[in-house]
Amino acid sequence: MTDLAHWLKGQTADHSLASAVLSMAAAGAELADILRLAPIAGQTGLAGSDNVQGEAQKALDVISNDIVLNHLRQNPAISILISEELDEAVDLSSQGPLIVATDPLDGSSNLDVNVTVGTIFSVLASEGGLLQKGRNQLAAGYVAYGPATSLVVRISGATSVFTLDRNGAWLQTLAEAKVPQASGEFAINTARERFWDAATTGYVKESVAGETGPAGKRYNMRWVGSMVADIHRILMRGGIFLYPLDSETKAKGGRLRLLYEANPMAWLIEGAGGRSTTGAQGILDIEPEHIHQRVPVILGSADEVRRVEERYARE
Ligand code: AHM
Ligand code: MG
Repeated sequence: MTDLAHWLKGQTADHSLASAVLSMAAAGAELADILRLAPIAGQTGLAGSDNVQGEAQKALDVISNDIVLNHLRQNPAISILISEELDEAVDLSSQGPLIVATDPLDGSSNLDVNVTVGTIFSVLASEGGLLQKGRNQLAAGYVAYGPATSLVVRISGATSVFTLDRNGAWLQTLAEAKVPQASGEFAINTARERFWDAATTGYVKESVAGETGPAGKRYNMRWVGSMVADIHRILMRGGIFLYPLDSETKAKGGRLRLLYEANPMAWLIEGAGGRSTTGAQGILDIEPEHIHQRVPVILGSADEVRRVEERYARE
């Protein structure tokens, strides 16, 4: 089986870029070990809770951020870290050619119930500055801490899937992920229906109508509530994920963050033949205005995303 380091050699001659991916993979492997044992160590629950020794515990999202930061600090290729957990970008190595943006622990509301969470990352060239459109990404990936620990990564070609073995090695288990063009599964928080716009309401209504409606086929709904888990399902078997702009999130620009959630996921899904949009424009074409900017996110199987885009164009 091909391991990650070997695959990276075939993907890029840029050692810095390969090292950035390896640093994030190493952080993911360390975090996988911690997450696996977190209930025993008393590390689930809220920040400030005690472990079995009665010691105050840091919340896992703080621990995750520290682990990523430590790994990237040791890598001279990384000049700056942008993290969901940190208000400001952190300067690491002044000569480093690369910037990493990360959500170190996505879906953390699922931690207490032992449901898949993840680490998302995006790699940019330092010379482009902090605010670059997603199309400029040099690499992106996520680690999904599920029944198996998966690393999904793309440099510029295909989106590839690796699995963490018992010895801490990442072995390639799918060389080229391909999001099926058509699908019958949608993922959206339907409890937000009263806030939705006409395009979202119309798309979901049509999907729920199944074979009796204009879509002419039956749909299923899935919502884990961890973006990493929902996107991983869509990457592997198709579907569409929607966190659209709604009347409640409008003032903030959306729910999910552009630099370390929307951009890397859109880059990975497009590398596997899927599509992504905000409804108004391609996610990867957005010129960011600030590092924690939020955007609407619609991505997945190309035919489904197009159906939503057509609605936005009409409504
Ligand atoms: P987080 O980065 O604070 O974990 O928030 C992001 C999460 C995503 O993982 C998920 O898709 C979404 O927020 C869930 O939202 P909701 O609470 O509306 O179900
Ligand atoms: Mg998140």
